[in-house]
Amino acid sequence: MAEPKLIVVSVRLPVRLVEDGTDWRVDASPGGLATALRAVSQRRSFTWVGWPGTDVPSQHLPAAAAALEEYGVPVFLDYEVFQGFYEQFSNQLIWPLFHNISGRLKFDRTAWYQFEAVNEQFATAVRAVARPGDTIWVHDYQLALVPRMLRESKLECPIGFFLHIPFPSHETYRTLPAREEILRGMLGADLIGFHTYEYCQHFRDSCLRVLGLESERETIALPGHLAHLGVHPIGVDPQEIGEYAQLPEVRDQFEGLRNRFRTKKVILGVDRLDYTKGIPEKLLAFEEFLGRNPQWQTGVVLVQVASPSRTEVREYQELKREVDELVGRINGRYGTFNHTPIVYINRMIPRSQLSALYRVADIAFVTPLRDGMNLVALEYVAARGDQPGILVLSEFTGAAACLAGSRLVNPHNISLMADVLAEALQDTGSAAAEFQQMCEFVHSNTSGVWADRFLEHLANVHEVHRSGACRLKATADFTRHVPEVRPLFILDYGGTLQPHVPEVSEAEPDLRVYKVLQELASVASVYVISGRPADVLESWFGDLPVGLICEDGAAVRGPGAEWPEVPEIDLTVLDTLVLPIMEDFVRHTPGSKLERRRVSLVWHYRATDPKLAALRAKELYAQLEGTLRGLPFTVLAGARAVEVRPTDLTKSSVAEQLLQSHSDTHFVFCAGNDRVDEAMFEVVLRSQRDTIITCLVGGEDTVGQYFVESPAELVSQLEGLVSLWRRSMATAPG
Ligand code: GDG
Repeated sequence: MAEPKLIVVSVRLPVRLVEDGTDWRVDASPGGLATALRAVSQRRSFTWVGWPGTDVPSQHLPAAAAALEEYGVPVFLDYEVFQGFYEQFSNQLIWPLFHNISGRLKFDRTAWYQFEAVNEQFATAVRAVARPGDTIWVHDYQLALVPRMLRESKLECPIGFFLHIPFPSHETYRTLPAREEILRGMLGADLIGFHTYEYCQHFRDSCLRVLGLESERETIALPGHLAHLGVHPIGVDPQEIGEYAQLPEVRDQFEGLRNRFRTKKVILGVDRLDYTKGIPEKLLAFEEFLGRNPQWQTGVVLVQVASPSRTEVREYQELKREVDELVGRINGRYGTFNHTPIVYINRMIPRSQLSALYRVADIAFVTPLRDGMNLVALEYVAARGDQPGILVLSEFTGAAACLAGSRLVNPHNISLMADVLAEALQDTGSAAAEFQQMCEFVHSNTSGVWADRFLEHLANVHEVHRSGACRLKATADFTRHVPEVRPLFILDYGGTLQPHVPEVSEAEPDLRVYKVLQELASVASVYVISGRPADVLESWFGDLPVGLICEDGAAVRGPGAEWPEVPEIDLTVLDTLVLPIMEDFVRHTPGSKLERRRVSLVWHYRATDPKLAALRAKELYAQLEGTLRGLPFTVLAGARAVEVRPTDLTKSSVAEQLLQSHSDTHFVFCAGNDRVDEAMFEVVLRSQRDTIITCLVGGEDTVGQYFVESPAELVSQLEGLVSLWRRSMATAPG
């Protein structure tokens, strides 16, 4: 069998296809990601899936694919579809929005369809090469839908997703058209990685507020799947960068630059010409600095490399114009016959020149308005070897969260940036300690370490899944014969057999549920548990030979039996202790409400702001638990509700009773959909029967052994089991 491989999926392959007369050749242009994955790719079997960077006419596809064979799996994109997917939806909507620049949003429905279509094309390319046991690692916002598409194909491969750009605050995120689809797409991954805790926190907030999904610190539970979150800041390869800087070619260029700027201090900016990078702000700060510090006017030079980017897009053309004008103005105002304050390079420079510039610069000036990480900041530190340098860094970069020792600035505060520049220029000879601090991060969190940590985390979370609950396949997993003693089925109703509906009065069972209960009752003892009162349950199920449990455990009636008299229970604790606390929570939690049931009090928070609700529910739970300690009452955290009821009248105590009254049964099946049902599973699991099936509906994070994704899936499993048993009864001898 082939060795399991790592499949890396990114918009671009690490090479570019170039038309060469009638043939195609491949231009190796490894970007940051290829460099980061170099070490991993040397250690394990590796496949790259991506776009080869060029529009290829259909008649040339076979030749182009052949040329790319050794580099990866190409995804060829139609030019027009690419425009919508990449230029429009990815770069004119997600890119500005995720960088908090919402004035520039452009939404076009066709572009969204093209975004979906291209994501599907990538998913299809992955499906064609993925084998069970391979690891799939999808990169960045352009492919945010791919993880979910792959999950739905049930490939039996761990799926990782890494977001290279920031994740915005919920307030910004929720303005995104297709906001639900993008979140759900990312949540298809087993592990979603971010550069910083802040982005991870923003993502969790959006899942809660946009999708109503509550999260634990490191996980978000979805129907049938648990998505893990991880903070894994990317790094660079300092050893390779250091060695490269020592090449003769680079040293020559360095000497040339040092000579040229012999009498001056050098400040360096290296950015793609992108509006997120804060280039105008940087130039304005430099201008103000020169204006306020005449002694520096001929003693300092700002070298600004601005490599062209997205040049077809109007915003980028406007930015270029703005930057050109600013550079012209500042050089006009402060330039002299033999001094130009800003050396402006508006093209992609060779790596050797960039490396020499990093070495010659006394200060790196990195001022994005927002940036996922910013590799330039890390490269500057790595390239200097043992020559300390000062990094003036925008606090709105991911790097700011990692590089202790950098001098943080708010790029919107031009005057403050000018002050910081002045201080930094004074300190250029005495910054060794802060430089050392930055080196510590850059040398310990290398790109190789980043990739290894992410992949290890992914492997670990996938293992956890595999050792946890399995998907229920009742007909395959269990006995083909009806157990000798009638089996016991304890089935929750709302959210388990029948989907939840907003209006409880419309929660009536549909015909399919009714029928499966009827058939099941012909071979098993069946009990249905619901929060609804006895009369409602009678109207729904009164004709069926099933047992009923009303109000989540308040009373039980056996199949065909009468409801028992409700025992006299002292509920004064509810009024004296629980009511005042819950009323207080209602007062301070807008949108929440209190419900008085026959034997319980419930605080509902379905209509409350989800973030506030999640916090308040935890507080209330803790407060009630403390108050009721030692009393015969139980606090239950249910679906968007906290309930207090007598300990004897809970679902768990009913399950206990049923297990006792069916002590000769060897086969017990219990299904539910929330945390209260999970407590019932624990009771059932302790009961030591030959066959126990506890099945959670709508999530695989369960103490039970099995899960299904939906009530419909549970019903179909039950149908399968019943028909199997019936067939085996029909063919049984005698
Ligand atoms: C995304 C996120 C995150 C730039 N000009 C030249 C040149 N460069 C190289 C730099 C650096 C890279 O391009 C730029 O990297 P950044 O990190 O600054 O930004 P993005 O390309 O926007 O990358 C970013 C990154 O993903 C990784 O997760 O840090 O936040 O936006 O390597 O050196 N290289 C050469 N000539 C140039 O003129 N040779």
